[in-house]
Amino acid sequence: MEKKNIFPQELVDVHGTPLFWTITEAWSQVEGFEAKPDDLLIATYPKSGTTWVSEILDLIYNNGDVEKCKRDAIFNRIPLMELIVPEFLNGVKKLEEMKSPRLVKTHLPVELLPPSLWKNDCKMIYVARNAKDVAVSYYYFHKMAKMFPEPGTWEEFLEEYMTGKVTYGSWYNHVKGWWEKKKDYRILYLFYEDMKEDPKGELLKILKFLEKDFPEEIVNKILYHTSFEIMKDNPTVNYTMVPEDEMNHKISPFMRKGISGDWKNHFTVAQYERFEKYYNQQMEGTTLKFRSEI
Ligand code: PPS
Repeated sequence: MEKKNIFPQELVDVHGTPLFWTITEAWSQVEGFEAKPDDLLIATYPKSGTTWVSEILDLIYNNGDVEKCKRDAIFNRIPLMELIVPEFLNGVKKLEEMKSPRLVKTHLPVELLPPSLWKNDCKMIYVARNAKDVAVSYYYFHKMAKMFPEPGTWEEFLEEYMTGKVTYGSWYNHVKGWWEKKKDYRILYLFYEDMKEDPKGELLKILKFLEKDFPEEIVNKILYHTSFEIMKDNPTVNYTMVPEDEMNHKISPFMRKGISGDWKNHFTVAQYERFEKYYNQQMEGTTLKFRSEI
């Protein structure tokens, strides 16, 4: 298959969630993913801090050895499980070839997660980010990442996002679904805003969850190497190793701003009011609470 025939990818529903059509076609492979009990799953709605927590985890798995973590691009060290594009990429296969203990990335909503991850009682780390900053980040990502459909104007994209007509579907459904599941499974639920506000505190939570105890020196080293400023210039995590016809950083860099509250520079008052009204309806009754700025 030629790139021009698959980029941008059309979206096709899998049990109600819009996904790239090549993933939908290969769905039985994704569903059949064979987890191992010592797999650690990193789950997020896109643009919520996946790359950040992934680099933290790879550094933890390598005892803070920064050079070891530069062995390959982040998307090869920690493959996106469900990403299958025939003849180009196959997350399930890539993971099959990896040695344990594996770090596995997914953006799937909880109801689409392959059953073997539940059966094996794998530990999972979920990172959530406030809906408005995700919308902004996802909009710019749609412009620069050629696999995604053209987002149109910000106004148009916001409407699609609000109503869950984007890749991986509804943000509300995603964050609530994983929140509920953590009652029954070994899921550490983190927030991007907390990681921004207190990176050390959140790193210590992760270490505790993984039952690891690192000396202060390694903890500080991990914090330094996973700060936005350092990750921005690290080619193994800033996605500049992806060919330019797949991701164009001149349009918008993958490591764009890395802050909380950038939505204020994008939402008009009318958009904000409409968004909040819909948000409150969707989030009614849940104990899950977000901070839209810090
Ligand atoms: S993806 O494509 O879904 O895997 O993207 P994801 O990594 O989840 O999210 C990308 C956004 O996270 C920001 N980012 C960071 N923020 C703070 N600190 C660090 N270290 C960091 N690394 C990545 C990145 O800049 C994207 O957010 P925006 O708001 O677009 O800048």
